[in-house]
Amino acid sequence: MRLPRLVLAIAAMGLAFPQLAAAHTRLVSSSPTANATVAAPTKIELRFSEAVIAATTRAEIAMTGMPGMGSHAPMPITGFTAQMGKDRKSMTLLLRRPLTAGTYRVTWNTAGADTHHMGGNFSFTVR
Ligand SMILES: [Cu+2]
Repeated sequence: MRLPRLVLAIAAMGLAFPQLAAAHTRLVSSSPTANATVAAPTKIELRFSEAVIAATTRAEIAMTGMPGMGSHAPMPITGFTAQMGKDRKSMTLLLRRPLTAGTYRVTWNTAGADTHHMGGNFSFTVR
């Protein structure tokens, strides 16, 4: 008889603290993939674990290394436009010019259904 009571208690917690039940937005995949080495990409795609609020969604691209300079201070890459996916679960960064050889870091911020801002970053290398 103790198990049903525990289940009820957990269910009640879910009602009292909905944020415990709702998952925060995560990046589930990207293209290029994190830590991948790729040929000069013309776009970067980020896919989230849930539909996100477009107005809260941001991404920055920074070059963090280049041939002959393994790592350097982040140099912002600004030549791109961002486009939300129809299902609001993805964002594509369309680059005006293919990225040149080097290492890049993409930093993202967004909020999903519970409006809590989440963020993260990933890096990849262009050969
Ligand atoms: Cu939250």
